[in-house]
Amino acid sequence: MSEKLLVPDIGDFEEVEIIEILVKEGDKISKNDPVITLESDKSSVEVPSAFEGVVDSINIKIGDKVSKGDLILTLSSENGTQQKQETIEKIPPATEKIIAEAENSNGYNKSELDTNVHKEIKVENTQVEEHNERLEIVENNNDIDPQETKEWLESLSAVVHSEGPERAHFLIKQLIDQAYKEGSNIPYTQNTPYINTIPADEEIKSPGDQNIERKIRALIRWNSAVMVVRANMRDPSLGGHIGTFASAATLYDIGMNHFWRAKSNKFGGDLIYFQGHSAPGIYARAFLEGRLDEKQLDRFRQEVYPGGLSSYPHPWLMPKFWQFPTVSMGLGPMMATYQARFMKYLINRKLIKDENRKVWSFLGDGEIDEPEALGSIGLAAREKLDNLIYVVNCNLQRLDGPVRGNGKIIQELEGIFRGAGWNVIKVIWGSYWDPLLANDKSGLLVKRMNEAVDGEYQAFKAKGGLYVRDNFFGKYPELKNLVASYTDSDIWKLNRGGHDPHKVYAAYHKAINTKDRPTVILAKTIKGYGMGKSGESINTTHQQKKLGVDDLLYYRDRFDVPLTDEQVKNIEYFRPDENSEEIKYLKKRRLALGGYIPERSSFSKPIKTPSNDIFDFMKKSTGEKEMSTTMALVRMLTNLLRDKNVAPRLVPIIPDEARTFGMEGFFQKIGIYAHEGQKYEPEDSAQLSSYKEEKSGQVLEEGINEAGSMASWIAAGTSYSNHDIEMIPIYLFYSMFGFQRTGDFAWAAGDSQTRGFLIGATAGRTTLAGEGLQHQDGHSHLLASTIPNCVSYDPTFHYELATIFKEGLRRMHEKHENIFYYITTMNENYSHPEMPKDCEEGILKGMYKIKDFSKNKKNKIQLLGSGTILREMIEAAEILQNEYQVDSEVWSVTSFNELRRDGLETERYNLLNPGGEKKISYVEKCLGKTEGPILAASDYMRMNSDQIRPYINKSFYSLGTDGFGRSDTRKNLRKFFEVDKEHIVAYGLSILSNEQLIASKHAVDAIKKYKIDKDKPMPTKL
Ligand SMILES: Cc1ncc(C[n+]2csc(CCOP(=O)(O)OP(=O)(O)O)c2C)c(N)n1
Ligand SMILES: [Mg+2]
Repeated sequence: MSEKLLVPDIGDFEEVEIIEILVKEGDKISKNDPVITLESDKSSVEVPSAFEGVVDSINIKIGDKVSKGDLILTLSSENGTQQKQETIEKIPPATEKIIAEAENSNGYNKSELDTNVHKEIKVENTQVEEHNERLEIVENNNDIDPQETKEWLESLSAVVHSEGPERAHFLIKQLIDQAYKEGSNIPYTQNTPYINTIPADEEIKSPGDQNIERKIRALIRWNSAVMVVRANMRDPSLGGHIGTFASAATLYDIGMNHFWRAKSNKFGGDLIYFQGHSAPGIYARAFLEGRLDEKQLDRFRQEVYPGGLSSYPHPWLMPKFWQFPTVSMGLGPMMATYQARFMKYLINRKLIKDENRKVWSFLGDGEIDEPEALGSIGLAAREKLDNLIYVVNCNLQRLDGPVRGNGKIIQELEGIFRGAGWNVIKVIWGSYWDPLLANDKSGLLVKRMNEAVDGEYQAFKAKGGLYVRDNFFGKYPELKNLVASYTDSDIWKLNRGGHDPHKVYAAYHKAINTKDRPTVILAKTIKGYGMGKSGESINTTHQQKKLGVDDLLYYRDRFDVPLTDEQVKNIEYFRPDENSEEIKYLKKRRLALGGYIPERSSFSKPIKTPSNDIFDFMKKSTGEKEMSTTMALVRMLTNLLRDKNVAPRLVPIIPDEARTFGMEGFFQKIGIYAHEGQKYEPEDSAQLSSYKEEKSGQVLEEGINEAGSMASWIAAGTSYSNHDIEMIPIYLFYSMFGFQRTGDFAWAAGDSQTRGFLIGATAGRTTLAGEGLQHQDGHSHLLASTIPNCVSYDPTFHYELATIFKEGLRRMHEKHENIFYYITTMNENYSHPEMPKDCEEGILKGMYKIKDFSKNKKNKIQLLGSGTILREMIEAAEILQNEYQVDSEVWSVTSFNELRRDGLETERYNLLNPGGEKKISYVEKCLGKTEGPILAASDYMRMNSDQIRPYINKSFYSLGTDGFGRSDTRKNLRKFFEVDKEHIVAYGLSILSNEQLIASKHAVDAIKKYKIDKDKPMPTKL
């Protein structure tokens, strides 16, 4: 049977050029195999075959222009249009191999993992008969019929206890819906009373030995405080924090002893984002585990010489320890969310196995004010990230004072998270409150808990038991009676949920067993817990780095640390004997959970750099055909998707700009990742670039969210360590909304040793013409230069881009260098020349000579151009030669940043080796022996090219786009910023006259000829 393959609906385009034919007559092809590539003036897209069969005849040739319905080829097919059976559910053999390799190469060989904690345990409800006893009506002045209220509540309570809370919830929802239908606009509240979400009788009990765990916790608390105090005795400028970890110790310990499974040869590992300034506690535990010694603890915050411990979690500084940089507040939770999402992406793309791994993010309640902290909670719920758990340490304080003195942070967060669709677990009160709450027949205790604000709660813990008796319980006589038999010290012991191992265990247990939703645990704690008068629950707790002897003695007694007064006075660390029950217990627990945490490792295999033919088309001239470097990049990526090693690992990330960059062809070709697939038929389903969402989709379409895109890019670019599989993330964005907007993420990416490509598309202050001031980027390269492991390039021609990209693949993904690439691409269409000979090294080092104008043999100038301004330079050089008899050498500068780095290093070497043989910088190698002054220009601020001024002992001038951008035509913008060919000619002549190489009249003439307004202010002032 013969089939005709026609050009499908290609959207709004007609007469589109065929640039590639990917099959030949006699080829056997499958359905969806690409057969030709079409290119419009903005994008290129492959046309897949609609049938399977053998190609009989091809009816088109390269260069033809085709429209919808034109015949491409005919095929003979046995199965007609029958679709090939898809086997998507099976793990592809290549993936199996990757998983097996990672498992085999993993260095661990630990005993069975303790996975029981992650199995759901159903609790029988044994409290049915008790429920009526507990029911009392809370006094409420608005209640006009308390008896009626009581009856309703009793009915509800009966349902809860006989049929379960879900049935009760269902009935309440029905009631609300009915009331709404009948005209009652009932305000919806996301809040529950200010008590624990998990009732005491439903708590899952910890299997741990509480006595030993308490002792271990005390030692960790002690050593973490001591390391900060000792560092500050050495030099008070070293700093550090005691109060944060003091409030969070239990939250971490329960995780470490019972929940967090390390990476092993059997399991990928849970991923824990520790709160940045709780680092001392994490070191203190590692000390007990024997992973760090006293010497290392004594080197806290002294990292200049090897062996020190970093102030905060910094993988760059402690690459075998820390996994996630979190201390720039707000970034941690967002990165954790996208990490959890990326984990699901890898699972759904069948690149890793689903092992029920979890991502835990610890954050402060003050940190929550950072927009990024809450910025991705909607995504987490939407994507049903049940592998994500936030633990908010609600110690009610931030750095300066209370987080919400006049309100309640836990209640506020409960509303926000529940509204976003999260499972919310409040851990407010510790076990000592349980009997009081059980005896609270009138409901007054909960009422009082509800009405006290955080400012009061903070004061209660700063001022002691008597104060709490008078000011908390004392508000109502009945409440005062409730604690009549309690001493002040008993009242003081009434603990907060976040310090109670039982409550924390129960919350964690529930969190890991929650399905289809992320969980937030809101744990109430005390800042500086145990620090006494010097730092417990007082506004200055955060800054407390010193503890006097009395404070230390108090701390020791409070937690029963087994040290003599003498040892305390000496501020000694304490690690019990290796055979002590504490150390044995601690190690046993970690062994059962697979190993130590945190630990950073990588067992990923390199990705072989694709062969040259993938890039070859970019070495040929495009002839008449004009294209932008953005288009060239997209063509290159399309080609890369044909490389079997690279294709599955590419992770294109786009913040709602695929169409801007001509990437809509990727939608159909590799699909947009969507964990639920596509539940609708897209409006454009008949078109070639239809919007295709699928569970195994490869593109991460992030919506208008550059911060989220960066977080995704970091997750993908560190996958080699967190998932032991090397991925190649390529994040394309408007260059102006890159470093400028999300620079802190880029810094964290460097710290995390992210490998991948950032593509600042539509770059350049005058290249992006009509978009105006907030869109036109004239400084991203300078921002990129601030990140030490970011390698950045501003290529002009397609072959430069190909050379740079290929080298990036080789260095990062084959050779595993911990660098990342920033490449700017533009939207200006022009033709690209054939690749000159022997320019690869220069392209990569940052400059090479692209043209020599030497007709006149009189005066000479060196012209350095970058990005699209290189083309203005070349045209200016022609004018200078033909109209002013000035020769020039034109240099394409692909990276002023790389040239500067080389210059810096060379200069430093020479200064450190006085009298020795001098090294020569690459800039000097290129320009040192050339004739004439230098004029450099780019579409960026002058500072971009000025970077290399010190490394060449010649007159150096620069032009650039300093100032606010604005919308206009490209031509007018270049004139305005004085980077067009006319200004280059005029300035060039003026420079030559300045250097007394030609008469000034030539420059004066040119300024007149090109109507250059000498009185126009600097663009920076306009
Ligand atoms: C982006 C950013 N801004 C400011 C800081 C400085 N800083 C460090 S800790 C802190 C207060 C933290 O309060 P909270 O989040 O409540 O944590 P806690 O120590 O109370 O657990 C501040 C302002 C920072 N690390 N990052
Ligand atoms: Mg806080």
